[in-house]
Amino acid sequence: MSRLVEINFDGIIGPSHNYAGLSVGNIASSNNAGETAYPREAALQGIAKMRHNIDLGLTQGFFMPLDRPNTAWLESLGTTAAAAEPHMRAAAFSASSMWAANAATISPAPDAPDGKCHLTVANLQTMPHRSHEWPGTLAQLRLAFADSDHFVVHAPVPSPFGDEGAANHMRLCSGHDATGLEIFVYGKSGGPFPARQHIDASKAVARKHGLDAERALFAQQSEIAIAAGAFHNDVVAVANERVLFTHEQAFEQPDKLYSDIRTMMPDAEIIVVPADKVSLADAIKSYLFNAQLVTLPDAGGMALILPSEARENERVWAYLTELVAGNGPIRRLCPVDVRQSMANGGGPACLRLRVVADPATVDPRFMATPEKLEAMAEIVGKYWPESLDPEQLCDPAMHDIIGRARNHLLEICALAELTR
Ligand code: SUG
Repeated sequence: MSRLVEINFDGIIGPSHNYAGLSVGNIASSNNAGETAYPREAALQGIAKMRHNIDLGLTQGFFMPLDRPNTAWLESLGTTAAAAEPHMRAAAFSASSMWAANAATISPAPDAPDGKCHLTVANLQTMPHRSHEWPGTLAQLRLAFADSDHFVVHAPVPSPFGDEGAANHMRLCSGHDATGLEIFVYGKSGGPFPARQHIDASKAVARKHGLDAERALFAQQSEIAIAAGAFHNDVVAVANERVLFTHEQAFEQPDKLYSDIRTMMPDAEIIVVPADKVSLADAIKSYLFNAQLVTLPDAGGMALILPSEARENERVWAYLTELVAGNGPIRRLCPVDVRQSMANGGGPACLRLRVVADPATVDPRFMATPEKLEAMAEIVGKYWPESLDPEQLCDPAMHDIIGRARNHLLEICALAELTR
């Protein structure tokens, strides 16, 4: 019998993790451009988060870092890692696939008419450094979800419709294994910053997944949220089962969205955080909404797995403490340290892709156990560069170190077929 649960697949933080200031509209990425990064510490923080979640009783999977620098991509642009202009070199080196929430959009089996879980790899075409992620990601999705009795893996939506995957997608349901209501959030404009998710990409994904009008809603992200630095909707809202936890200024037409949700799913609970308690600026700085909102086993209620930055902001922490002291569905706050990723604008929720599936139907090489995580931590401790400055990306010796480090990880995970 099939047992559908939520599995969180985290992107392992790759050995080329660095701060190149590549994401316009992502305040942390711009502010930290040129800083020294610590790839080893970054990857260990990510592994510790996975371990923490397993300890909470959650089901955990992972994806491998992609092969960087992406020499084939540079070659298609008529250049090489040595000769490329610095911004192109940095784009080829980016470890941005760590943010697995941008890997794909998922419609679990109960939502689709064919009873299969549908996954569409995101084209990520708005940002050059992310636009070349999808072939490597697709290769992993095709391996992890190869069981065609249970999964359908789709190619990306074509250009010019930008698609950033699950970061702009939320699912409400009475339980993960029940039929859901999927909310696709798109952007139209964001003041000085790009709107990365195109409405026609969202609609194409919904159509390809077979979602009918009862199963899908489309909502515009507010322009002021994008202009304030919410380059993805998951920076200002998060959903889990029947709960939507959102900032008051996340959506362009919030009242319409809330009323549509209540009509289509009467038992939905919408927790709106008012701007006079937590400003957009505080929300974006602390990333309180970029939490993993999860259901704990054994009727433990829901927990927010938050970045430790949320605890350090007095107003945010005061709001959250009051929230969990009340009688609502969110019962527990679990801060985790993912500072290295946060400094590039990626919190706990960015680092994971949620897939509702029976773990027995997933390729076991992508499923985490405490022992596997320990073995990975050992590889990271041995081979990941301790620190990385943007200028070091010019050094061919660094290319070798990065390539070899990833190969060691692929080997211990029996995934050597992903070498290139
Ligand atoms: O796409 N940062 C990522 C952060 C992605 C966060 N994901 C979600 N919100 N789901 C981005 O902007 C910065 C890379 C650099 O500047 O080196 C970067 O790509």
